[in-house]
Amino acid sequence: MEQKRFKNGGSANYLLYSAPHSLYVGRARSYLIKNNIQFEEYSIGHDTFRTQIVPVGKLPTIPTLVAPTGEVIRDGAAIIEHFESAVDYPSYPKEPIQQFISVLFDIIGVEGLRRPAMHYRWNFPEDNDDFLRYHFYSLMKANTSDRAVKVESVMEKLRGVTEMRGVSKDTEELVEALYLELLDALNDHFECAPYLLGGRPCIGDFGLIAPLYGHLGRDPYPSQLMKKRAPRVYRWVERMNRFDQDAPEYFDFGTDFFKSDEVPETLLTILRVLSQDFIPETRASANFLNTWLSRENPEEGSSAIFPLGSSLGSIDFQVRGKTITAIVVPYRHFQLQRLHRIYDDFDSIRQKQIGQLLDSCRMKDILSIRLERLIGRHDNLEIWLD
Ligand SMILES: N[C@@H](CCC(=O)N[C@@H](CS)C(=O)NCC(=O)O)C(=O)O
Repeated sequence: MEQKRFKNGGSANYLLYSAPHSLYVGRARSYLIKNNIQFEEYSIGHDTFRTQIVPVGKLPTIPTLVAPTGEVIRDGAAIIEHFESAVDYPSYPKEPIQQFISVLFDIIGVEGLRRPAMHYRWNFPEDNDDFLRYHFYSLMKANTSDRAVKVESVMEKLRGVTEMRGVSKDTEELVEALYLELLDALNDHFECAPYLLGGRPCIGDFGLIAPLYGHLGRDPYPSQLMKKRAPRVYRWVERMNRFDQDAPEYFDFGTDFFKSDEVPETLLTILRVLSQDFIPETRASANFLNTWLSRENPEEGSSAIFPLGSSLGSIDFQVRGKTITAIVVPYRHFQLQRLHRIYDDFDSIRQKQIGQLLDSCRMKDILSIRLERLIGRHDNLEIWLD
């Protein structure tokens, strides 16, 4: 599909509109670094962002990438697809089970860990707020009027979003318990390999780095927690931001994915931890959206993006006997379509194999939780298809 273009002043490099502390940027940045793609970062406070980029990118979200050709790509998954599709998908393992699992990790990384990411950023103000204030302040130019007042208002708004994602006084203990289990399971995994699927990062590593870098691996409180509790995870976060292999502690491990389509038990343990809220939330979200779709029957091509201020509504779901209430985000289902396409293309033997594997980590329902309408992308926006 043809993308609208922006004149980027003839720079030979890619330009990444970004912020150091952004969750979603962490994924695109790591991808560019690991794939040796030359790029420069531009602040969203740069004049060109509002005047030239947003009109083409359609929304003021980051990451937004400008290619040397002037093509503007808004959205982390689309940015990675831009590079992957040009060179036979090097970050997607060729072995089928590994490929499926890596896409699953990509989606859960980007869509399934907002609660710990928001909780550990916004609910520890004594440790984090000065650090965050510096970052939000830096997004605005020195001559911005009421700069300090605007920063406080942005920070308070985002702190409020934490609750909209499902972290309340009643659920924060649960959110922490799940996150600590995840850290432990990841730490065990990185004892056997430097990346999720062996000696090189797969698409799943890039999804997972989003919450584990920008918020959980960098803000003062959670980064200390990660260093103390899960040093191997912290090293993976560092490694994912280095252009080289950065895995001396693995000695002669090599730079290939695991052989013979192996998915180690340690990865299944991680998925078992992640399934606990990802599956009930995805199921409740699909039920909500399918009811909404049959009632509203949105026009083909209409926007499937509902920003925080105009969310479609909230869902309740149960995790370990607690009710979590969170707003509905159709984007999760848009990304899950990638997983469903891979599964649907498998023959029945392979489908059975995947079904058994997912069953063993309580993730099998992810195959059948689907929306009644597909979501596509046009002109940098997600839209409802027929
Ligand atoms: N689906 C987008 C989401 C990007 C996104 O929401 N980024 C946040 C920063 S971490 C943002 O720009 N928020 C500002 C807004 O929504 O206006 C992606 O994966 O790139």
